[in-house]
This record gives sequence, C-alpha cells and structure tokens, in this order.
Amino acid sequence: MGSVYRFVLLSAVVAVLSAQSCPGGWYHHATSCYAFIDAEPLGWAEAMFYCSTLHANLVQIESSSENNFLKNHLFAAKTNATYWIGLTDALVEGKYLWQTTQDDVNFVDWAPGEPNDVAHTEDCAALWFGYHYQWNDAFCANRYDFICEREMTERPNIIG
Ligand SMILES: [Ca+2]
Ligand SMILES: [Ca+2]
Repeated sequence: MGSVYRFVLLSAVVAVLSAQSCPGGWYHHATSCYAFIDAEPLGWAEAMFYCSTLHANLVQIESSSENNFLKNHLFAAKTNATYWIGLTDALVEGKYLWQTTQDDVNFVDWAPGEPNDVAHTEDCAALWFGYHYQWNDAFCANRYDFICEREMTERPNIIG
C-alpha cells in the first residue's frame, strides 16, 4: 500500500515537472523557452521562418531580466557569434517594433551609437558579439545565428 501511494505521488510530481518544462535542448527563463540556433546562420527573415517551424518566434526581449538571461547564456557558452532578435524597423525607418506582436519597444539595450542605420541599409536588430551582446542594427540579409522563443508547455487539464 505504501509503495503504491509513493508511486502515485511520484507520478504526480513527474507530471507537474514535465508540464512546466521546456523541450529538449531549450533553455528556460520565466515563462518562456529559448533555443540558441547556431547550426546554420541565416538572414533575419529566414531566421524568423525557421523559428516558426519550431512553433516559436524570433526572441522578443521585454525586460532587463530577459535580456540579462540571454546575454549571460551567450557569455557562458562562449559562442563568439552574433544572434538575430525579433526586432526590426523595416516597415517605418527609425520606428522599431517587435515583429511577432508589433509591440513598440519598451526596454532597449542598444550599444552606444546604435542603431545607426549605416548607409540606410540596417533594419534588423541583433545581440552583437563585438558589443558584448548589446544590440546593433544590421543589414537584414546578413547571416547570423539567432534565438527562438516560445511559451512554456501548457499544463494539461486534469480530468476527474
Ligand atoms: Ca520574451
Ligand atoms: Ca548598426
């Protein structure tokens, strides 16, 4: 009887843990899961599409907490690479929006002097390796690594 009870309790704990975890290879922060895609650098729009195939979006950074989580991960991973984020002013020059939600930027972490829209060609934002992962606007067709973000797996409904 005791072992049955323990099994049921353990199963319940496992169910709760798995319901709140991220897919394999994804990293958890707050209510999101993140994948750092570095197998094949892509242009910004291609990166956006790639994330959609993972049921995710190019990362949308809403707070210093989220920004620090991403930067700390990249420092620790020593990737020495630049990563696209889901921020662009391609629609209206100088008006940066998060592509997924069309939200205005509230929190920003532009590197000093950025965004500078060099030669009027830079409309897509990235965590820039050369700026210690502060943000830079760059030419959207450049091929960089990128970060996908998705909501944590929903907890399944318990029927009974
Ligand atoms: Ca986010
Ligand atoms: Ca720039």
